[in-house]
Amino acid sequence: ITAGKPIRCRAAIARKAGEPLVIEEVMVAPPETGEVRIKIICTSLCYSDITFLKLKDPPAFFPRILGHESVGVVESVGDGVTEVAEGDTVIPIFLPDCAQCGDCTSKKSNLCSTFPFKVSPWMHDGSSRFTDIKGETLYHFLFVSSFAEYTVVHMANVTKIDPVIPPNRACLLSCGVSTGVGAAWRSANVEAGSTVAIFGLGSIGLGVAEGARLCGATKIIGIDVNPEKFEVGKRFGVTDFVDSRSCGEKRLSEIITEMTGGGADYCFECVGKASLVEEAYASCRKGWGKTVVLGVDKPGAQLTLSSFEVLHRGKALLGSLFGGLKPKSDIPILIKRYINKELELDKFVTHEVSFEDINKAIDLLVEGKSLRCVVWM
Ligand code: CXF
Ligand code: ZN
Repeated sequence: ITAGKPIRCRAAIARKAGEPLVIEEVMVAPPETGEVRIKIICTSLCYSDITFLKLKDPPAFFPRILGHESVGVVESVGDGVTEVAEGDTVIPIFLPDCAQCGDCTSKKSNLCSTFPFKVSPWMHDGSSRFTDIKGETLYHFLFVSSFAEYTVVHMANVTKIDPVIPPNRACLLSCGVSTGVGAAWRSANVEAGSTVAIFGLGSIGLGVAEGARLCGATKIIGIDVNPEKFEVGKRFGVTDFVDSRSCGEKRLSEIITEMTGGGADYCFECVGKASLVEEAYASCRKGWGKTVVLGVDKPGAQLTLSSFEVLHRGKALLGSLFGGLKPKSDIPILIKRYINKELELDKFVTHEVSFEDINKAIDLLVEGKSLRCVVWM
């Protein structure tokens, strides 16, 4: 019986910016009111883990337990938790969903007001549940910190799932792939017969392609600096490709506008570069074109859009956290679509490693060799 007591287990700790993670023993406190302690089964890597591992400028928080794409089993619950019980399979998700506030009950938003999303180094109450063996406090990451055998997560960040989905597929749904699929499905609401342009064919962009394919888009243009991405993209529904390094004299948006006879119905920026958002916006169809911003740029990055263009072209620009998905209601739908063999998650998993090799998973993603690498705890 471990409930109510601290658990000693292994975690991969980010001690210094840009350095490999170090597997150490840590102490994981019991869950407080409204929280659960979860035994992590699988975690996968998302580029945001690496972005925050590399972050040198203050405020960079070290030592820290990173990781935010995972699935696990509830080990124990804190006071007031009724939604899940010990033994339930759950997915921790960085985007809170209290299911009760005006935003969570509205179909129009996925941004909870009770527990606002922020890139915080703490639990929602401003404290940590982790210490190292010397008693030093360890920082959390995105309310999840899944690079540990056990973690504590607030119920606003927990979605209970049907365990029929294998863990090495379920973990993908906690961030990147869901964000891409959701952006096409929920944020843009792509209709059958649409034309779509996707800037950046990493897991997010390929998730958008997968979502656009499921929505019945007929032309799905992939844009990437790496020409080999066309072959990869084809497996996810990409029908056309632009190598952004060989546009010659032309602007990327001119090429997309020509390919689509006036602009794509939907454009998705999946890289995280402000200049590419401008290019995506310029590539969408006047009158009804919609550009969805998914990429994570540096804090403080600014967009430059001509006000004439915005007024005269009547296009929409939309930011999309977690693809506009509402974790507690939409993730179970994606799981059903996976079980029905509509949503193809298998093709995103290019590598699987054991926890001891978590730094290999980081290298594979940094080197662009993997889409998703699953880490088994
Ligand atoms: C991102 C979302 C935007 C802020 C940084 C983290 N989430 C997951 O990768
Ligand atoms: Zn992520």
